[in-house]
Amino acid sequence: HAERLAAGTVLLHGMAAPLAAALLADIQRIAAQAPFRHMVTPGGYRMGVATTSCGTLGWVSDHHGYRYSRIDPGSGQPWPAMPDSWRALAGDAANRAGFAGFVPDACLINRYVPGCKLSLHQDKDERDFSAPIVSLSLGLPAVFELGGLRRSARCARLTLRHGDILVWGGPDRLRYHGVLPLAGGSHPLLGECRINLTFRLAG
Ligand code: MD5
Ligand code: FE
Repeated sequence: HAERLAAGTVLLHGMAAPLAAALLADIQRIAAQAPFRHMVTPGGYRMGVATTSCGTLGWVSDHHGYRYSRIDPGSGQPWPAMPDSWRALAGDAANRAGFAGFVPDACLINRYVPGCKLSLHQDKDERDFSAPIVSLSLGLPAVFELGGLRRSARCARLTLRHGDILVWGGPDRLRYHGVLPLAGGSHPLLGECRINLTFRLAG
């Protein structure tokens, strides 16, 4: 079912669960071409979360800053194509949340192992904030922190489970958010890990 959490935020419980095995096979194929790596932040920290991307644009970070790039700096080649089925699924989820016509050009793939976290941040490297972001969770559950438009705002916590799709847009697009350290455990399909796909219109 669809749960509206805020004016522009909708949680589609378990929407991707029936597709998990196919998504995982796609992820493995993409990661064979563009391996998961630990980006370095502009401040010089190695991220605990391992990332890769598919689509026209991929998210990269180094000492110069955060940005989207057509080229994977690891290989010097374009990122793997975004599977048509992924683009359709993200568009379908956005549509159910009230954002018609969402066509992502980037999918950031984040991999968490127990202990990994994502500190509170805003997603503001994209060119057009009128498009929503669609986030799809697989594997171990994570506790997500949903903040406000200022870093100092109090955060609400919510658990993102295997197969959940969360859509953020409109007034919620620039909320601060983060992921608490992943608890240990093992998922029947993914093992000791959580993978999150975030679909964006970056360019
Ligand atoms: C994750 N990833 O679970 C999350 C899901 C990231 C990231 O935060 O930047 O890779 S996407 C969560 C998100 C995106 C855009 C807006 C908001 C949350 N929000 O307003 O809360 O790995
Ligand atoms: Fe984010």
